[in-house]
Amino acid sequence: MSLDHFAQRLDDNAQRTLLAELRDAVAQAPFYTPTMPRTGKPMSVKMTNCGSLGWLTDKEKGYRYEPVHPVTGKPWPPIPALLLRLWDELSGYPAPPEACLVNYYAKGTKLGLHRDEDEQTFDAPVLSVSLGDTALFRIGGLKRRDPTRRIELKSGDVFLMGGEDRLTYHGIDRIVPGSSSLLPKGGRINLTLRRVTPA
Ligand code: MD6
Ligand code: FE
Repeated sequence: MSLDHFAQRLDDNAQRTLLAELRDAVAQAPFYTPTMPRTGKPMSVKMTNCGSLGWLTDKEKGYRYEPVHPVTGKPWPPIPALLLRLWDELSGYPAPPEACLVNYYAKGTKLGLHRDEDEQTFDAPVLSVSLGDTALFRIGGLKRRDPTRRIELKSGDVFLMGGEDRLTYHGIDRIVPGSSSLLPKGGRINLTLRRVTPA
């Protein structure tokens, strides 16, 4: 009941504004390739973050939040204003997000079924924004073996996962190449806004 798909919440103009804000952020905090806990296997998504805390993973220390970029050692850049506004409008949460994970999916990138469970609090929702090529998003239930369904996340779509559904299993089956002209080189950017600590 607390899964919401706001199709085309950002119009073309808003998507371009956000992309411009993101370019500044990525200039300060470049995309890098994260590695899986224990195995050190590289993930296929490229990642970076904005906000006071960023989500990361590596072989040695696994999944966690850190205040600095793992390659540059510098603090993450601020969360784009457009995203902070969107959080105010849609989250129903009385404090701003602390983390904005930025994922880049080139053609052929997938993301396995997972829950967002590395936060210290689950009382705030996770708000996700999609830019660029359409993603085939898979969403299940609160148990890994629950039945799943597919939702198409298109450029400008916003997805909100909160309340009793905050810990729903989800993943990305694949990206549909050539489905958007927003990103000059194609592919998809997904931004997820989160609260990490209790307000
Ligand atoms: C993606 N999204 O759309 C991956 N997580 O590329 C997520 O993993 C996600 O869309 C939590 C809440 C909403 C999401
Ligand atoms: Fe997720």
